Amino acid sequence: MPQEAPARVVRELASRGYNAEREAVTLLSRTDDSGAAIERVVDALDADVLKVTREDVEGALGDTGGSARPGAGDAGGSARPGAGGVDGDARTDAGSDDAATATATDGTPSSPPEDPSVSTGPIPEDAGGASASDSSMEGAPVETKGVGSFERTVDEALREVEIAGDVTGHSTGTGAYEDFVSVFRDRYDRLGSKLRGRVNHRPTDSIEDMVGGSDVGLVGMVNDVRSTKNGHWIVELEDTNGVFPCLVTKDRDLADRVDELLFDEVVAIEGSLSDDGGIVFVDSLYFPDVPRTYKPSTADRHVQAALVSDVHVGSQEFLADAWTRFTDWLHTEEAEHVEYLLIAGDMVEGVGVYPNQDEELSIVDLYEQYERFSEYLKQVPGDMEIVMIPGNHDAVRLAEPQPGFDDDLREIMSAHDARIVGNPSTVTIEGVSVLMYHGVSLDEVIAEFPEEQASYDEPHKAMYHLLKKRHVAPQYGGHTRLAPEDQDYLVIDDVPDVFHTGHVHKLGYGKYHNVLAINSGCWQAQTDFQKSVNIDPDSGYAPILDLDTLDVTIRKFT
Ligand code: D5M
Ligand code: FE
Ligand code: ZN
Repeated sequence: MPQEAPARVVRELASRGYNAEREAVTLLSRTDDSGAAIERVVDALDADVLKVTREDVEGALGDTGGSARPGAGDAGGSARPGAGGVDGDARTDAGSDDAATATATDGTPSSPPEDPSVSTGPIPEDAGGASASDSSMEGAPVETKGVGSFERTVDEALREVEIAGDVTGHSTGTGAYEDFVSVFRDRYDRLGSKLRGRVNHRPTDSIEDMVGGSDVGLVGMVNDVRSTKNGHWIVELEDTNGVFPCLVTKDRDLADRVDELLFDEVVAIEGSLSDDGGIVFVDSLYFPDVPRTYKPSTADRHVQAALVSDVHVGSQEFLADAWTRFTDWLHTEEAEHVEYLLIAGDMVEGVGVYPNQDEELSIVDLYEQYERFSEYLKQVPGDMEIVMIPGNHDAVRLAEPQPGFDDDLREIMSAHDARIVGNPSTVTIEGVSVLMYHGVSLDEVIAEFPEEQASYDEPHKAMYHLLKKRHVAPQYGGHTRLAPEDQDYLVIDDVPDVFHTGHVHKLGYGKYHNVLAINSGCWQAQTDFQKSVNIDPDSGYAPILDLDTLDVTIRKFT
């Protein structure tokens, strides 16, 4: 039985709004066709059931769990009878002997394809469940356990928050041509330096003078990708001296990786020069990437952060009740360790962001939207640290990097004393670095990449590509607008421990080379536009991150 099977069962059940006893998960994961088994079990459940029990599974499938292989181990043995500890807390016990249930390092509310995509690399299996996370979700609306009846006690002296890579207050760009030259130059230098150790770079203008057949290494920015009439690919790479065409033949495995290229990203190739010196035949292609051995940092104490985004206050579809359930929950004992709240953009719905958007506004004045948002922020316990970045619906420039809000808006949102920083920014919380980026480029990655590599249902996989490219928005001129600055704030210079985005309104998370990528859902129900293009948002979820283990618990508030 593959290790991830129970995790898949948990996800599948969670996507239908069910929590499950560990024994139930174990039984289901041992069936030959767990998808069909889940279907049967779920169909047989009473409407008010929120948690699938072993009895439910046995009842629906027969005592052995239907097609469970006899002798596959005593399902009951590895599970705590009653599994009461899982109740009310979606986390499973990391120390449990049911390793697989506790090692879901990849989660999304909807069922992911079976095979991890080639480009993402394997999702690490943490032996013994040491780095357990669980995508189970609370099936029921979270009860508001008498706000005020529980007194949060936090020691603010233990808090540490540092911000890096924030353009706010440092924007120098005027949009002039020279600014574009300097920002791309900076991108090339910084990402190129990560690749220089891997290939022996030859400047483009010296390659053509080399003898035909010579080995060539080249670090360059992708200037063009086109197919030849024979179905091969020509990737034109640009360095500071010029451009050079590189040929990837269609029969090589490498040809698949050409699909992964975005314009303006920095890659390296190795190959051999054609006899006429006019083109390089590519043998290897490298991305700046995250080292496979990357070891994330963790906090020294048990403390948690809620990672949310896309609140969209001012939209008729803003889910005020869900938000209030969330903030009520923050006041309960269960949330006593949640001391940080990160919001990755789209605080408000904004005005004039998309055509006909005004028809779906509940608050038409932008400032009133922020005033209302500020009211919702006040519901968050006053002792929590809040860090927020803007998104494409917010009242700052659309081009990235986006500076944090201006003084007028800060004034409106001052009640909670949130830290307001730019998009993107890296916030280091008690040693754990979280790269916060709103996520507009995810639309682009999802649009351009094959389905299995990036999709709205698995937004974290699109994030993996950004980590691999070490850039949050490589391609300039499409969905993503770029404000040229003296340096490229969008380069992922240092590997973050956590990468947090939003924007696509889908919840998904997983690990890429040990970096936790998490795209939070939203607090907005489906809009007319989303209906027209079949985007089914994940609304009202709050992923809770344990900063001491980097485990994730998903809580649902709708
Ligand atoms: O984006 C939410 C998601 O929906 C994101 O994937 C973009 C997409 N979206 C939403 N409205 C539109 C329109 N009108 N055109 C194109 N794409 C859209 P958000 O930033 O919250 O609007
Ligand atoms: Fe949004
Ligand atoms: Zn957005």
